Amino acid sequence: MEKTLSIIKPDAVKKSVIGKIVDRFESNDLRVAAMKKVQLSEADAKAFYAVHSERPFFGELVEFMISGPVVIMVLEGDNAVAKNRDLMGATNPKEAAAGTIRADFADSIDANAVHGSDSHENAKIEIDFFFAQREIV
Ligand code: IDP
Ligand code: MG
Repeated sequence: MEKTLSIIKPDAVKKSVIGKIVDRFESNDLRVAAMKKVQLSEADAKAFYAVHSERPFFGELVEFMISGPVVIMVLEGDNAVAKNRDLMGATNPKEAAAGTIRADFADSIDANAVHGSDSHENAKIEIDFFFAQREIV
């Protein structure tokens, strides 16, 4: 079974929609294989988003990701990476298709409710960044 990493970002945690977002995954055959609520440090956020370090919004992205707790999950299922991206919707909620998580719960391109791995290879790297093997069950 394919695995992917999902993060419910600080904006969605503050809105108390953790359960509603998890329901989107469970209702679409993505099983929660690991889950924890974490306050990321600046170093955590910088390391996790290192691929974006040259982008103009990197500083704002890091500040946003440490502005409150996040919920980090490993999701498992057929085509988990692509399925999660479909459920999330476009990065900019204004462009996200109706019924997607970002269309329903995100406010802006930076406060956009969820993160999801963009490839099988990155999913493995991101899962290893946050979880020990014994936490994935
Ligand atoms: P993704 O989350 O849909 O994969 P990426 O391009 O990987 O989108 O960007 C990572 C995150 O950086 C986005 O989810 C969003 O929070 C933030 N971001 C992306 N583009 C912008 C922008 O133009 N301005 C501010 N934040 C952005
Ligand atoms: Mg991305």
